[in-house]
Amino acid sequence: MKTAVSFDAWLQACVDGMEHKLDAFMPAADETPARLHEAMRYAVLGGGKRVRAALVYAAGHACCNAGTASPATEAALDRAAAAVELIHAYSLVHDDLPCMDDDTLRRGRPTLHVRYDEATAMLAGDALQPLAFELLADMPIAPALGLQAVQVLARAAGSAGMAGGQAIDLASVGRVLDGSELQTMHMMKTGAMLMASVALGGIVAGASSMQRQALDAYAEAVGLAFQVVDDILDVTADTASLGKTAGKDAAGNKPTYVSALGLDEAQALAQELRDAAHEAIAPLGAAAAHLAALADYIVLRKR
Ligand code: GRG
Repeated sequence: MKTAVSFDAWLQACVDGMEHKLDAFMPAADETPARLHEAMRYAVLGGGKRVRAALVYAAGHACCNAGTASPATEAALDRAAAAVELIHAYSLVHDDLPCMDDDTLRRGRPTLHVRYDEATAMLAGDALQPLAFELLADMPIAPALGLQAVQVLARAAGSAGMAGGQAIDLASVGRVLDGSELQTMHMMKTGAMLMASVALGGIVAGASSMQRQALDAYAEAVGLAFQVVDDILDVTADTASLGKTAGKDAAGNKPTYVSALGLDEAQALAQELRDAAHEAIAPLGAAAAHLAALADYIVLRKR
């Protein structure tokens, strides 16, 4: 019989398990070209909350019979979770480059281009992307579902998703965006990858259309909530707790939920989105308990 595990213990097991899987899925540091492989490992291992990986697992388990995945589904979830973490890590490396956000601190350590050099940081990001798709291609699931997974991740990372959102963000510095422009930018830049994480879990688990609908509505709410909270933390948390430079948005004159709505309204919006996430997964019942707890974690987090 399955025993109930507290959410904190489950999340920590996700973080530790993901670290171990990512370590195994990535080329060894001494494999040629060693400097590039070392840099890729520096970007991915030893940090990060692994929220996207946890969303993949929680969504997958929510759609499995009695919340229990077969060994093949579990192996596919490992690859899907690692794939989203690789794309996420690449995006952080490129975002930190001098031509973009020009940051020197990430996950409490020097950014990749500072620790290595800019060309290596570009290449490490470039190499992490195809590795993510290689992992998806290697999932032990029906080929049609594997193709859907590739399409979902490609769209989320591309110009209709994260890369497009980043382009809008770069073009918006110093401009006042209205509420809907701000939402579009953030749903593309940040929300798309979080939504893809939830969708991938459902695809891997062979979710029904009712389950997929519930997951999509949940993902939209947590995708936006994540960014609203990120904007709040930028003004309320310090650099040491964040592991990245606090106050960057205001210093860079970036449009954020706090600058658009004020701190109190931004906090109220985060709570509303948390409620919406809970409501969306009600049809999934008890199997969605970790998804519900992840919505709370995303809204209540301090880093
Ligand atoms: C370069 C194509 C390209 C895209 C960059 C992700 C991104 C787009 C920029 C990162 C800048 C940023 C701070 C965005 C806000 C939300 C966000 C993605 C925060 C970082 O994610 P966390 O908090 O990071 O999950 P960890 O380190 O915990 O994995």
